[in-house]
Amino acid sequence: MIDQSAVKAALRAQHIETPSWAYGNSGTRFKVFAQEGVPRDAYEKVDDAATVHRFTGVAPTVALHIPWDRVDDYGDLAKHAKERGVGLGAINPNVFQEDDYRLGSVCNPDEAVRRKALDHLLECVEIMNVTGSRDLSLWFADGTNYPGQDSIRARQERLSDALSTVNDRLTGDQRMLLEYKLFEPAFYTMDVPDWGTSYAHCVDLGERAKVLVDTGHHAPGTNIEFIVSFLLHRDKLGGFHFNSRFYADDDLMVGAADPYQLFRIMVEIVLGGGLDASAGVAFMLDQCHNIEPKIPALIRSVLNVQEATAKALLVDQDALRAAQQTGDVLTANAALTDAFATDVRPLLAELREDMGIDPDPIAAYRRSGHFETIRDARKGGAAAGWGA
Ligand code: PSV
Ligand code: MN
Ligand code: MN
Repeated sequence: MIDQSAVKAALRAQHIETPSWAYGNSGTRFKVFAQEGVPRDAYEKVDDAATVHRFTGVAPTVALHIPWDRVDDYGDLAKHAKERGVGLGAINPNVFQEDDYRLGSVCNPDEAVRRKALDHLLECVEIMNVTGSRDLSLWFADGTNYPGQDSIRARQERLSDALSTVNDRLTGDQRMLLEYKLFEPAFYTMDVPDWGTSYAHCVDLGERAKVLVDTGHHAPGTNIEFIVSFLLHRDKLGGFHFNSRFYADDDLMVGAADPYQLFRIMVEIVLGGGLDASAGVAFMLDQCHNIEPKIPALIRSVLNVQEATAKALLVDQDALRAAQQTGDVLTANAALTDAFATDVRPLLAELREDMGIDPDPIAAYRRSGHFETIRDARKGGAAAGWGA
């Protein structure tokens, strides 16, 4: 028998972090479609994140991307966040959008460029010291486009040097999460193309370094839940950048394309104890809402993660283990598919009522008139964020 109150307690404790860049205007290299009411600066992005938290109850932090969210006083931004009922989450350095980085950042053959990139990473650690953020989320666009362009091996050594310098600067509970990506913007080699490369660097670096799994960064058909299970077992799963994809790094709403995959990932999290605070798994979104309204899309995304988690918590683990032990393949598989087929919306509605929020966050947001308020208040504002 599944203990419903334990399921609810686990869902209440799960925090899903939204990314500041998802609130700003975004698009593709073909076109950025500007929307009304988008935030004009980091403060307004924090306001929008606070709105998502107010309606969902489980999104209490917002990740920052520096310099997209550069402000004069990060302490003041943290104070602003606190006043709005949220906190500042992971700090994401940006070492991919300047001309100097044409041949890479920390892996660049030019020592001066490497130094510049490293200085930015260290600056981000300083920002974490002010904001109280635990996680530095590292993603490197570094790589090569042509065979022979640079030494694959030398680039790995440069990467190790930079990571270890950053690692040495971390204090308290600070961690670095190393994200990987199969391809793009480099097409021949990426310097951190896969979880294995990230894992090897994290093992070298020690306990503060963990792997960040962005669900959009794999080849089609990759079994992401295997990666999740493996890393969690080795205490090297730092967290997620959730989104969903059809072809590449699409950054669409998590759970929109393949909710069953999201469920399978969450099953491995639940089975591996990854929902316990002590496991330190950060559930973060990394998305761009190019054609859909942003705040409702983020609410939807948070709910999608929550629904997948709820279903994973409903897996009858005793029945699963018994079937696995006796080699009863069909019953074992049914333990998962039965849980996935369960309609968890009534349970989640009940949970929200317990938490004092509306059982239907999207409908409540639409009714609230919040969009009309920001649309009118933010008229003429510059767009902020990815592709802006
Ligand atoms: C790169 O594709 C990435 O997933 C990294 O996490 C970046 O920080 C983020 O997207 C920017 O949107
Ligand atoms: Mn990402
Ligand atoms: Mn990405």
